[in-house]
Amino acid sequence: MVGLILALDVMDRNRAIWLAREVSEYVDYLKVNYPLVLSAGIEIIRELSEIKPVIADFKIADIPYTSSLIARKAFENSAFAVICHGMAGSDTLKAVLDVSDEFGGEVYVVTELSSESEFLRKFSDEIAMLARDIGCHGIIAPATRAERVAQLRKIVGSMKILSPGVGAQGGSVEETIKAGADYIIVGRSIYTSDEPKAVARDIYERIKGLEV
Ligand code: 3DU
Repeated sequence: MVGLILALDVMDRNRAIWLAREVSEYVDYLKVNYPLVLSAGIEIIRELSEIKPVIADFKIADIPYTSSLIARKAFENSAFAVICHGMAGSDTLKAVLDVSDEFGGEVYVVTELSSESEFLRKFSDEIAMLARDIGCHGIIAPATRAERVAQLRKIVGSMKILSPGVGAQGGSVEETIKAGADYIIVGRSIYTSDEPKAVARDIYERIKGLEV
């Protein structure tokens, strides 16, 4: 299964809802991040969940207790999954996993960012091993470095790989899927377009054309 995730980093509730509806037939999940939640309130997760399952990209990276509170807020508001920073360590990831289990939700772990990420890159293989060994559901791997997606795929086996960095950040849909990503995360290329639906359809068809 390969698919598309819309990163909804717009700052306006109505625009977010409109975009989500507009592209819903081509996306598997909606991803919200701080720009939208800080603008529209956490209730936006619940509203968007009525359109598609929502991944709360809060990049949780705090001590276990605080991290579990953040995860709980996301799941209480109908998030399907949360994203954590693996750099926070095993106790934080386990605390977030415990909360996700209560809600039947999923936890995805940032290995290294698609940007320079010069510090995380030194540890991203180990972060992926940790995510795998403690039972997280997936990792976030950089579409800007397809060779890293391929390497991380070897480590995580059948876990989900979600890859941001396609389009605006320069990554390629085709190279990222061929390297082993399950889902491509796309934001600006879709939501800044005059025709978001057409762009989403094009990416969706390219992804599906590569499905093995
Ligand atoms: O560059 P785009 O506009 O397609 O958006 C990418 C989204 O994915 C955005 O929400 C960003 O915060 C998130 N993300 C990365 O871009 C790179 C990462 O390593 C992790 C998350």
